[in-house]
Amino acid sequence: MKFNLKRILILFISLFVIGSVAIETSVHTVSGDSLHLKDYTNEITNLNEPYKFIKTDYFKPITHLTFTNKPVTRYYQLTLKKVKMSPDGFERTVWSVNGQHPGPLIQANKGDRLVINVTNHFDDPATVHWHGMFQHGTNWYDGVPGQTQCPIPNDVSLVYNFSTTDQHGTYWYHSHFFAQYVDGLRGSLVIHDPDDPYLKQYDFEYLVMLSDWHHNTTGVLLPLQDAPGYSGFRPIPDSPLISGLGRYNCTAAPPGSKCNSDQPLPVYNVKKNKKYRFRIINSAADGVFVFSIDQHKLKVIESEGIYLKPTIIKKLPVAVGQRYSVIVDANQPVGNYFIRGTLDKRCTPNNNATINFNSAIDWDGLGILHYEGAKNSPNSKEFDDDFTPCRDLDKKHLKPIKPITKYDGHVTDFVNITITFGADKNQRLEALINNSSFVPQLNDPTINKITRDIAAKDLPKDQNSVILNHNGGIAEIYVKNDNNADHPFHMHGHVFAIMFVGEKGDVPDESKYNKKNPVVRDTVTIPGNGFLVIRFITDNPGVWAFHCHIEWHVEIGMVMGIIELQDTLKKETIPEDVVALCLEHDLQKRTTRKMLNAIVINEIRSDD
Ligand SMILES: [Cu+2]
Repeated sequence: MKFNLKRILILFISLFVIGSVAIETSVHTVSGDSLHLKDYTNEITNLNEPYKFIKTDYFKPITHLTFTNKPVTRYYQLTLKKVKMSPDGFERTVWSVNGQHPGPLIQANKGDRLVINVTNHFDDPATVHWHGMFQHGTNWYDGVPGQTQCPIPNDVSLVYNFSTTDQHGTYWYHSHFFAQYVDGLRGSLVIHDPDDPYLKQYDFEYLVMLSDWHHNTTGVLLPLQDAPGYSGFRPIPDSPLISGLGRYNCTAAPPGSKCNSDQPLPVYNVKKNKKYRFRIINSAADGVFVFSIDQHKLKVIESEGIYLKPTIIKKLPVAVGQRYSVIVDANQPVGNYFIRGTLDKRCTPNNNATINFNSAIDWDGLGILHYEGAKNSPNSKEFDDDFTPCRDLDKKHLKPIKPITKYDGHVTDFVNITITFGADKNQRLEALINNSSFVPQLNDPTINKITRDIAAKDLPKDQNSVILNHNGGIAEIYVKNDNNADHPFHMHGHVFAIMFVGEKGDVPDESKYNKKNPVVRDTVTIPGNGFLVIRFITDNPGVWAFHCHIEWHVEIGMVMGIIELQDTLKKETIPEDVVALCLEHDLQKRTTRKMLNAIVINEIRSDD
């Protein structure tokens, strides 16, 4: 989470110095001394059984799972390892999953259970968050260090085990440990649905993972952003990637770097008159992507697991963390057409002080839609814009297939927040929520505190806690954005209904709320100096992050912790292997200062 080097170091060091008050209590729920990490890491002796080690070719249609009469358990192995790769022609170290970037597709059918063994060989701690999954009854598998678990130490495995319950649609997974996902730990997650109303409307499915890409690791970039007096914006990327592939003009690369400017464009193959569902995921650190295919309009059918009334668009804007499904009809003359995954430069502020401000990036990410039998090279023309730049797709395209009415009722909890930026006493940039910048306690996550009966109201102020105790109630969050940056906010553990999104000066007024047929999703853009009002049902006990998904903003503290139904949560027992991760962390910190510092230093010095 928040990478605030000095503060994290101070936190670690002070914990070391003041002794083990927090440490003793953080392992309170562990009984006896039989608990050792090695016990469960050794359980998995054969990666193939039952855990499936898979790789995914993002340029082949995904294989549809057979629907079963009863839910089944699907076992996956995710092995985290740093490897050298050249996604855009420029070679660097990539935090890979099963040796690839983006990581392989995890898929299940609605109702299935996912059991995923994550083995960390990064030399850094890691976690995996399953973006969009509700984790009902399994808050501790949400993968957020400082909130729901301690990080998985190097050379240790953690089995994430959760039901997909009634969820379906397009999701993704990514690290939530510092900015590690930006370095590569991200992949796709799809839940198929036998009752999908669009199932018969397409022949094949493709995944499109969009991301911005940096030639420096986040271990280099974050301390630059965190430097006292830094007056630039978020780091400028070096290229956009379409499912892990991009291009770069290597004449701009530093001398001595391995770089190849002649990268082939990524190709998605189609057959004339077949229909294709494209699942589009913006897994970037920052940028708004605009997805389009020349001469092929997009039928929008899903956003973040919600089936939509189909509408036709030319271009799809996707903010960080958002997902869509569109159906593409390969009904044009046999040929090659450009697929465009454009990073929208208009939404990425820049000045001379910005990290990598003189990037040689070509913002226009390109791929090819190749019709079987096509010979010509593509020279197709881009559609004109049919959307508002730097804003979410218009709500007229996001109407649920059936209106979702459960948010139109008595609101039990009102939460009022103001987000902006400030500087700490050392003139380092901070993101503030109600004047408070979030700092994770990596060795003692909030869930541990709640389960050992610390009342949510007594949590440290920098946990930015929102306390919701009405079981089955409706919570309303009113956000005022006091800064001119747009922020794509994501909520863990829930989807929410969007009552109101307002531009500068457009103050929310309940008479304008969209209560009857709201847009429902899990990630929404709050306009610069604008407003957002959302509602959700408080029915999922847990500690749920609510945060900007611009990773550079997360790392300076734009994070809240929703503490939902703490009385139920505190009665639950966190699995021993999850609690044991904290034990290991504490042991590391107590053993030597050197080891403790190594946790942070590995993250910085990542280009070895
Ligand atoms: Cu933000």
